[in-house]
Amino acid sequence: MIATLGRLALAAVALLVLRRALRRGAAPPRRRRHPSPWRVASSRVALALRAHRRERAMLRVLGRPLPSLGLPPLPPELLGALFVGHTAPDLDSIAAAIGAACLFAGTPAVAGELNAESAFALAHWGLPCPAPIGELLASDARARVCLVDHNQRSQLAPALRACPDRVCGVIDHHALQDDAIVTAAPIFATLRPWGSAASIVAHMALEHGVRLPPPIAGVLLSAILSDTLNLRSPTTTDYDRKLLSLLATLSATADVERLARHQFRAKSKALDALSSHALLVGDLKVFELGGGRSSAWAGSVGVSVVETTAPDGLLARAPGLAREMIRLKSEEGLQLLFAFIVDVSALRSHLVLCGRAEASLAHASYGGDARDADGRDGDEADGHPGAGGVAERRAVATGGRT
Ligand SMILES: [Mn+2]
Repeated sequence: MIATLGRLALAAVALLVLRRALRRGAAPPRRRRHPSPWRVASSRVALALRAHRRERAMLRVLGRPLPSLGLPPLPPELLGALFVGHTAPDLDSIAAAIGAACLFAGTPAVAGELNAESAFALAHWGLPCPAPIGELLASDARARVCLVDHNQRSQLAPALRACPDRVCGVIDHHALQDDAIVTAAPIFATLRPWGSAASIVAHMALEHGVRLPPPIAGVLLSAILSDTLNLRSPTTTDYDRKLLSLLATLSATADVERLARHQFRAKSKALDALSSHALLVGDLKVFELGGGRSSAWAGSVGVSVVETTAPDGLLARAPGLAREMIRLKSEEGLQLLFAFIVDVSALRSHLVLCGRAEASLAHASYGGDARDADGRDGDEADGHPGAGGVAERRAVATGGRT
């Protein structure tokens, strides 16, 4: 009964529609064979609009702060820690410690005397020199330490070598080699193959939405300039370039080139007054190489780097430097010791050699123009320069991180 009534109602509606259509004389709509240009254009607009709406929806999702999941916004391991760079600290070690301490509400520390470039940068940005790590460790028995700009035990501050269990984190841009820090428990570690540790700290601030105060942004900017030789070293990455421009904005630095020039000049000027020993240990890193089952050779290799805009004065001191290197080698128990004099303006490195083993290795690795310190060509003497020899090569081959 209900089905019959339904069918009747449908038929009545169909009749009504047909009558109205006939009364209006409306023809049934015909399909266009070719869509009008307007229709094509409008469909493209519709597609673009639809894509735009999709992107906007995606952006709304991505732009939203990530759900916290009830987790703290910053790694709790690093909150309130001491932050320290390597011994014989360079500007990157100092600045990364200051920047990370600002980000994680901790305390920056130093593992040695400031060099002239670091002193210039701290004065330029109006920042105080961080306290020595030994003092801070002695005054707080529970202090935890995050290493910045190094991960090798040979570069640990002496005060920290006695208590490596205090290490709670590593923020670094160096390779993990044989002598990397060993910890009993898992620690927070971030290692990125970028040009400076300061770039990593600046990026972490970005990741956590922390706006760095102008002097902190400024000292990080100075450190990127220093470690990447004003973005010209082969270790420079796009991260360093972009973060440098961001830090320049945050620190209101209009002329970055000028800042780099002043920094490098401050560093070069101070070098002439230093003794051979001070020059060599100023940026001396010791690497323990080999020792594994597959390695045929094992030993300690010292690499000293002196960066300058005026290398001639230092090159004239090569014989004295080489004599001091021989002394330093036996004092530190090193098998090999190299000293690089890097001309940061011309992007050339001069390698000061203090023995036949170093000379032979340098010649095999780099070739280059080797000569004795008294000016004779190395090949004239014995195929390689002996003590006091100087080899020269393009700095782009250095590839080293500082
Ligand atoms: Mn560095």
